[in-house]
Amino acid sequence: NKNLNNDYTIKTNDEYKGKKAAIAAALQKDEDFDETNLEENEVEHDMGDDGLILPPYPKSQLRRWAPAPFVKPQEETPGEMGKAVNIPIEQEKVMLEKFQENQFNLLASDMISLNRSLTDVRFEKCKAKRYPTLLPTTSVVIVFHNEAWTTLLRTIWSTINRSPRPLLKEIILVDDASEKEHLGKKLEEYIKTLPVSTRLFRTESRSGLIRARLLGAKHVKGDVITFLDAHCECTEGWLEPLLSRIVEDRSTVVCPIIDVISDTTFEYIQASDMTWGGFNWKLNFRWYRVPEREMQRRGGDRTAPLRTPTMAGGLFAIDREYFYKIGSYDEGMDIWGGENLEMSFRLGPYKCTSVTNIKSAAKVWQCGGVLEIVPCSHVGHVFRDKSPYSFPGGVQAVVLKNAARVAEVWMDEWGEFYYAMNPGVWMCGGTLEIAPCSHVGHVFRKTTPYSFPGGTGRVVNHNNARLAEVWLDDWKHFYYNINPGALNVPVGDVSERKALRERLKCKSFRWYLENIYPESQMPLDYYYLGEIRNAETSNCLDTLGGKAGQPLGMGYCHGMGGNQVFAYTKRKQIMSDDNCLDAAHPRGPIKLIRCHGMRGNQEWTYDTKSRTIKHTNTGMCLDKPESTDVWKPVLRSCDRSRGQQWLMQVDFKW
Ligand code: LR7
Ligand code: MN
Repeated sequence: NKNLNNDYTIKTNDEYKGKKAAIAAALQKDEDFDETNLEENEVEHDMGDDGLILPPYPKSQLRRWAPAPFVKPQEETPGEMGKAVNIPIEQEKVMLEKFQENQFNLLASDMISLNRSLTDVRFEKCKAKRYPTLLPTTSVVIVFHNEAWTTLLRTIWSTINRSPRPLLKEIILVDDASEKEHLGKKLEEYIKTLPVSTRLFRTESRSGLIRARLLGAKHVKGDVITFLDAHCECTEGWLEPLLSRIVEDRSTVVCPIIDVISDTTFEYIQASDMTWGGFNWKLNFRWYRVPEREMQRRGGDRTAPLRTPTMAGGLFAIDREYFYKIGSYDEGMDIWGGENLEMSFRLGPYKCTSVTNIKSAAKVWQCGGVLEIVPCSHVGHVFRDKSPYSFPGGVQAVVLKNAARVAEVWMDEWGEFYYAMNPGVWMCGGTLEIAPCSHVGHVFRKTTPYSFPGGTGRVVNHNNARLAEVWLDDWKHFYYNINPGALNVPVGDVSERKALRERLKCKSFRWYLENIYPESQMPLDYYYLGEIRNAETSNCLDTLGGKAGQPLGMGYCHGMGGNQVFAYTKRKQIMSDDNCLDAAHPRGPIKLIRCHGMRGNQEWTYDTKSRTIKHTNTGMCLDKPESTDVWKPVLRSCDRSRGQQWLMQVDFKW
């Protein structure tokens, strides 16, 4: 069932809370937990030894806090109050040059104060909200590769300036093998002067943002890990709404609204609170409009936390222990991409169920938990069109690999959508193309001039049988049925090729038919494969080896397959090889015509009870030949006679 628009049940907050409480209580009592009254798709909560539910923070671990003081605008510096910086014409050349370095207007960034003021973009209602007086501490983790000085430092300063100081345990910087002078000794010295403990770690070699974050997370001392990209600006009151959600429930993962810092002017532009995270078939993260049902769940309150199916990935807060409980990150992912969806799919306190849970969007995910956007928290981010840095191995290779890891592990059969959108990835990867600008001639001949030791048929059957055994899965039966001679030829040892298929983690032949070659002559789904025998005469339908366009024949049943093998498909075709039974007229004849897959004259309904084969277009039934010397079945008005009964007995699978 691949219909992603299926109904889903949304559970209320209370139901959800109630269930979690029940599980937590059961765990504490250490007795068997009665699962019977839980929703079916959530019951498999085998939570391991200690379970995924974390106890509330001990009070001693929480901190009293007060909002950070307002960052006042400074006179005479550009960009104050988040305004755009416009570069004078005479500096345009320098500006464009500098743009190349980071793919944003570095000249503008360098002109703006590291402590620049911003407008308060929050809803009025947010400003009036009261948050718990005791909150957990957080370590802010910032990873970077070749980040510019001023954007990195503004990320750091905006964090320091706008976080309640008792809640900001430390800042952890991870330099992912940058090559810039200013990120060396200069940075090391600079961070010593900061008013908040700031530690710098460096990866040994370029490891990508995912493994860099794992390195940073390892050193976190705060209760909560807050990740930020290295070109952000935190706004007033950004932190306390995030920590408030986590103190209530440590399995909640929270994102701020990510506002836009213009890559050309560094203007601070408020983003919509009406979008949430989604993704397309290529597994690209995308913003989509929040649906009505989520607005309703929040009682129309636009300041209430918004449950989101996925997150952008760069800016979020998560309980430190929970981060590891749910599996931190996939260490096999490189440089950039995929990790945000991977984490989105996996959050939560229950055992992984299936991707169908994604339909209850934002609620209970594959492993439970809740992923939210908290609209009262705003952080700006410099969005850019291109990455400024290199992707060792190539952007495509890296991004496709990361996405494929998401598809493989988390998406069940929906992973096929990903592969379908990236047909470059075939059964085992790679692409096969015809290049129409390249022409080479070849002498085609009717027969091979050289000998085939063992005989042509034997050799070809042997090779094809090997192919069928290793690659065709169930579809090999088509080959053997239509070509029974192949059954008598030894296939030899195919175990090494099968091991190869395993090793390369190749997809199924069904997948190949569905995604690469849906027009194939191999039916994707079929009810029956075998002979079709007349109940009265005990003769079988037979193609008589005729080519397309020839009439359908009959013959004594020989049980050898070949010309007497037919497939009855779910598209209601009766197929022999690439031809289908086709009747253009109520009085026949019945011909074998190249299958077109469009039903029409090729649609037949087999009734397992009456055993009739009814031609849909004419409403007539397939009948035995009129006399014994004409070996051609015909169409007749349906009359339930034995001559109209046909047996498809073996393995009829509805
Ligand atoms: O090899 C690298 N090593 C790194 O340390 C490559 C990148 N990085 C750093 C980089 O310096 C930056 O600080 O990783 C951070 C993210 O890279 P960006 O800023 O070049 O990428 P992005 O803003 O397009 O990335 C978004 O998607 C990524 C997918 O892997 C990550 O999840 C980013 O954190 C994420 N950023 C955001 O969510 C901000 C909002 C963007 C959107 C939508
Ligand atoms: Mn970024």
